[in-house]
Amino acid sequence: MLIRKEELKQHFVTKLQTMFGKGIEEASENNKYMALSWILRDLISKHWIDTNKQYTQNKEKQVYYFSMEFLLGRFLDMYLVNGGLKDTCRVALAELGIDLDELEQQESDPGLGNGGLGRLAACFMESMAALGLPGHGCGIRYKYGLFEQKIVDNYQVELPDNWLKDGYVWEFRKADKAVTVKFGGKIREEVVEGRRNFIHEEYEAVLAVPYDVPLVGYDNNTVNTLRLWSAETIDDGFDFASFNRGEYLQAMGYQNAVGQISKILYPQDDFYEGRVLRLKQQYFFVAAGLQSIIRRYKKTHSDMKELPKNVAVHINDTHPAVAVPELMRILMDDEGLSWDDAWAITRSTISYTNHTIMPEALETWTIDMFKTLLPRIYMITYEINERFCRSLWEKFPGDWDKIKGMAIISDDMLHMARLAVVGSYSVNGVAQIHTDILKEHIMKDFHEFYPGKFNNKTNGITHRRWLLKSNPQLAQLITDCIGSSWIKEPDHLKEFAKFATDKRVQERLRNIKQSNKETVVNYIKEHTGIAVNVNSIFDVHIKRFHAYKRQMLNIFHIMDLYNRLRDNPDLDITPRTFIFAGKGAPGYYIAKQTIKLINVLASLINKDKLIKNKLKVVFLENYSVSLGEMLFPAADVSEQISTASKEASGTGNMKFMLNGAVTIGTMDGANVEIHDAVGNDNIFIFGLTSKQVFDYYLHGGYDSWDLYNSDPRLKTILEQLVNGFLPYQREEFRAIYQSLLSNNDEFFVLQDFDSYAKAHVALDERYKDKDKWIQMSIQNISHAGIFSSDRTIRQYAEEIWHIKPVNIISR
Ligand code: NBG
Repeated sequence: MLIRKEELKQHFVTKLQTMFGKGIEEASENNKYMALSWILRDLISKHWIDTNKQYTQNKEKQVYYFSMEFLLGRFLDMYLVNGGLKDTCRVALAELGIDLDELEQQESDPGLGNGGLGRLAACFMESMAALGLPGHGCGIRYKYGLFEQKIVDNYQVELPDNWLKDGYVWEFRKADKAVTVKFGGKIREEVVEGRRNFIHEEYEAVLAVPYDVPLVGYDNNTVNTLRLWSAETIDDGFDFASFNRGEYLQAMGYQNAVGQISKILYPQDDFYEGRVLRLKQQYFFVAAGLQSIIRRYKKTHSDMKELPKNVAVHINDTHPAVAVPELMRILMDDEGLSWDDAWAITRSTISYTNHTIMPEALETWTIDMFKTLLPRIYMITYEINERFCRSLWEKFPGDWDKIKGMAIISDDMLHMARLAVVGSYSVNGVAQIHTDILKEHIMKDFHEFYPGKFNNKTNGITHRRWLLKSNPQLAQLITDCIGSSWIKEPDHLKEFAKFATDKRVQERLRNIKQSNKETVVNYIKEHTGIAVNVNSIFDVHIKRFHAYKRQMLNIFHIMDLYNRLRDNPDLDITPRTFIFAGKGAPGYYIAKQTIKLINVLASLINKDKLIKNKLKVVFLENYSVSLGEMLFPAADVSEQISTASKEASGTGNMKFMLNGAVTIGTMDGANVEIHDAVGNDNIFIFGLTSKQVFDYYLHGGYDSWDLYNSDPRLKTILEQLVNGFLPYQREEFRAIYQSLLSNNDEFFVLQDFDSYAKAHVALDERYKDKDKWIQMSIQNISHAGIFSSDRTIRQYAEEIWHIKPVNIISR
């Protein structure tokens, strides 16, 4: 994007005047942020129009990524970086006496996602645009994003995240592109000239209004679209018929019910609850998204059978799986195609990614609920299931158990993962080990039935946000060493390994880490009052709270370290700062107790003079993309310690590595591939393997009481949870104690404790060798290129979607 410095300054002053009637001196930080953003909006829209025009004129195949979550993060800085305007802008504003960094803080951080799944979708959007691929997002414009977390009396409290309260500059409301979505009602069958028609009556109609957010590519003129749907009432919210009958409350009720649909993001991660509103949300955005895709398609094409050649629809986990029957409905009921034709088209258009093997996250709906809310969609799903079961019967005659285990509808439930597998042409896992587990365990029967359908696409992260934008000093160091080609070709980061032993580079890297750590030291001081030693090891554990992610294991290690330090305050360890951040689902008791335990421990440990400041524990509230952008660059150690087999991939692990932190982790998810990439010497691996975990689950043989009795460290720690050692009510942490002992420690915290503690000792030893450590850090950075989402997206584009980059020419 092009704008000269003087021009920018002039525009800025004019915008402040026209938008706020203010001069620079009078304008608030937010006024200035808005003025700058509107200039950028104007610039972006030109390229946006050009991009769309070219896609349409050349009839390029388009891919649509359907996701219930997009955890976007702030955009201003990202747009400036990708648009090549950052330097011009910084200087222009500085000349006006304005600090760009401060303006950036004005932007709200839209939390339209829970964690990894939503953030992955956002990284994918950025990479698609950067690679010049015609790819767009489709999701929900939640009025309230993921709750804001506050720690009150050590405990997590949830507050609404009203991210839209001051408006959101990056969205473009497209009221003229609104569509209707129908819920409930009845289906009437009618035969006209030998053809059965299905007429939907007495339904509730909801207006879906799109808000488009531009996705700006890096240095390539491409601007793709993230379309987020908002639910509104038809006729401005008033059911006039009821109103005229004097049924005021009913008329208002309609408005409330409609407003609910896009009101709030469900705060569960890896956990699903069969609430009707959730199903409503799913169908709402899927139906709206598909309608708008088909409408666009019909502008340039007349033959529906050509759809798969021109359009790919990707479903991010099973949340949008109703896309399968909905596309069937559109093709048959609206477009008049036969079942067979519609099925062939659907099955060649939709592809699906699975993101978890956790049984509690696999979505199922009761037939009753599904049928009442989506009567026609139910009929179609029923028929898909009938036909699928018939084909199973042909292959496995008499094998009822197998058929029942694969049927889309069984035990009065609809199994969405099964629907997604049957209705798509590609199913992928998100890391090699995860895909293997899908093929060999969770979806074994499906893999055998559909050979070739399952494939792996290891996750990635956009290195432009997670390095170029968030760690500009490191980005500059890399560019000084190897040139800037890594920004477009992250694989080139490998070249940086040549500098692993270069003293000057080592020194600069050390200084950069130090300065990033200082930023965090100040932030911690300001937000928690805790004074942290910048020369301590920053050991960082940031992600959602979940038992399988094992924040408990980290806590156990901290408690053990604390116990050892109290026994011997002269213990020879490098001072450590353990930093945690992350949210727990509001109804997830153990997760919230774990957060509480960390805070209680922190208050005990941080003020203990005996241990000579060798140990600090910090919990930073309200983890978000922006907080992550500050913490990843400052970390020395990355905690990736899930129970093997449980973390499908993980993506935080990649962000740490890219910023030079060293991983301590289990052989789980993408850790396995990180280990392959950096080699055994540059990572600390410990714990049970996924095979061992499966063996325990299948054959038993694990008894956590044995460990309690045989390892005195564990016994002490476990008792400390309930014997009044912690400065809190004695019984407070009984549930954690019980989950580990009476409930036999489902996630093998006690089992992995010893090897984890040993890995930490090895890590501490290694850290003492400053030279070795910085070399490890460089090796991690250099081998992070394969974990760029550019690599991931290229694979999706070539192997699943069959789309190619488009060179956008801009005026
Ligand atoms: C999460 C997994 C992570 C993975 C992300 C992105 C869900 C359902 N799954 O391991 O737990 O990195 O998806 O693929 O949120």
